[in-house]
Amino acid sequence: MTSKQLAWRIRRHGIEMTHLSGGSHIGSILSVADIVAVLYNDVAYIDSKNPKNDARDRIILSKGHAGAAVYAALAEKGFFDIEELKTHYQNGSRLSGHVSHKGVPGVELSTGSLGHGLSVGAGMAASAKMDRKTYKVYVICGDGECDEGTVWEAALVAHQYHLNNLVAIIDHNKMQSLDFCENTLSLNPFSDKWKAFGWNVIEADGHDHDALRQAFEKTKNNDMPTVIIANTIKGKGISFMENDILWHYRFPHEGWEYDCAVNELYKNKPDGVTDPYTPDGIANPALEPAGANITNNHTPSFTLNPNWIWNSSTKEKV
Ligand SMILES: Cc1ncc(C[n+]2csc(CCOP(=O)(O)OP(=O)(O)O)c2C)c(N)n1
Ligand SMILES: [Mg+2]
Repeated sequence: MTSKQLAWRIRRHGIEMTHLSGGSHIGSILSVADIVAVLYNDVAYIDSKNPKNDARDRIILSKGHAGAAVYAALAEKGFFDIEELKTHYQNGSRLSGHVSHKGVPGVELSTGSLGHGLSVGAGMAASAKMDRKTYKVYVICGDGECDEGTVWEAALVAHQYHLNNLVAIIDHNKMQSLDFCENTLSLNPFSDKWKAFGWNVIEADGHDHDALRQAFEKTKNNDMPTVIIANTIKGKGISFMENDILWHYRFPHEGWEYDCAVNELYKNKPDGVTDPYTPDGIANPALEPAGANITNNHTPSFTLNPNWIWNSSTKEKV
């Protein structure tokens, strides 16, 4: 399977899993799908027959709310049955809404409370150095997650100990749960911040598989840890979900939301990939009900307006 095919299947599973469970975070899953596909398919050394193989690379999804993407990748790579994905986010399932390592082969760390993955990853990378092991540690973070102070504490530690076996990948979709990052807590200048912490910084298009592969290649032979700032679009692949804060928490409901989402995916289906749920697509999609707003222009549900504190045009306090 190619990374493009895997990414398509991750997106297709993500739609189905959130649809069946009424679970959140489809925008976050679609955003990270290409990063996950390239990493699990072409970059990291993982072994579905021996998930605890000591030589394996360690992958942590620190933005654990997009766990469906990792579960889908692991199922596709043979770590467990694809059929089990249908239980995601449901009572009694081991595939909990936020990614869990409890009984799930291939998951290194349960996350969901944001801000912890990079610290644990730095610890794993330090442990590898002490044990003279050659595995690498990959940690996928959200950009909004970088509001957490622990991310920067981990960045300090990784630099201090020259953890060049640690790679952070930031899913830089410029959005968090309730608004754009810029309106919540600006990260800019983002690259410069990482550079100031002594990290090797690579920027890449987070939906361009070749660019991602090249970026991962460039993480080798450095003295310092590397961060790949992967520029992405939240909701990527489904036009009415792209860049729309609505789809952080909303799931594709039965009817036109689900039908249109699947149809949109079909517009970019790579050759040779099959759809396990609707193999022939959706012939007669349900129509958008009158009054529904499918356009991607929803008002953020909450904004702490900086103008309450300072005038963004004049830069003066008000
Ligand atoms: C410590 C903590 N605070 C708040 C939340 C609630 N929360 C879930 S997802 C999310 C937004 C994360 O944004 P980002 O890291 O940019 O991920 P994206 O969904 O954009 O990929 C927040 C605040 C949480 N999970 N953990
Ligand atoms: Mg984000």
